[in-house]
Amino acid sequence: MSLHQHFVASTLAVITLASAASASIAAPVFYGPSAYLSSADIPVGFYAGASPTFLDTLEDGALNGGLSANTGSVISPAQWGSLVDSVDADDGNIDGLGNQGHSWFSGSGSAGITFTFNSPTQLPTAFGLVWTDGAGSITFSARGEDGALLGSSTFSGFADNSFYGTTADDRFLGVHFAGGVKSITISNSSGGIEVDHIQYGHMVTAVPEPETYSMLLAGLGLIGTVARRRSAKANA
Ligand SMILES: [Ca+2]
Ligand SMILES: [Ca+2]
Ligand SMILES: [Ca+2]
Ligand SMILES: [Ca+2]
Repeated sequence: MSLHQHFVASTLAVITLASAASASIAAPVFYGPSAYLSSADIPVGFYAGASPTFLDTLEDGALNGGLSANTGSVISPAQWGSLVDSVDADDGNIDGLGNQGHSWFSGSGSAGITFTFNSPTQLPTAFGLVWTDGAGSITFSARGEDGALLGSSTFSGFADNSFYGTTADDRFLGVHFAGGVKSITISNSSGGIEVDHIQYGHMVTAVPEPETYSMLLAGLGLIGTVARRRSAKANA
């Protein structure tokens, strides 16, 4: 095998590997909206048989676990009284009310809230939350490591239009994507918005950005040029 033939063969091998890798990543799968009164209501299979790596009930008054939100804050019964709509179980009783717990609130439901996982080296492949209050239709979307939209869906018909911590309308929404999920966004078409149990798991090492693949292929092209020149000299 000449250098040139060898280069062609190895380049084909790399391209085959690259396409096999991208072909093996299944399309994102969206979960919910499904009723959720405690973490026992996480949809079966969402963490591929495992537990969440991190689940924030917000009962400690802060958003933790390497997560950030672009807007909103934790609200507590001490400040907000019966208006708080936490996941039902967080106050110790599954009793149809979440107003003795803590939740995450933003005044503009239509602007939505984006939760981002901040690690540069790891990504969750499962990322979800529980919508607990708001009005109108609810839209849930997710983005991958490179910021590309993985999907967006709008649902209606379950907001009960009570703003006093009722939990029968609370819904889990999540996404599973083997390529990694960087952020999730939730919005509702009118009023404020409350969420709880922001959670993720089934971690993967962050994969190289597409530009890295381009640089790799460009580098191989350069090697190929050198190999062809050497091969031409050898044949002369
Ligand atoms: Ca917390
Ligand atoms: Ca309760
Ligand atoms: Ca809570
Ligand atoms: Ca509710």
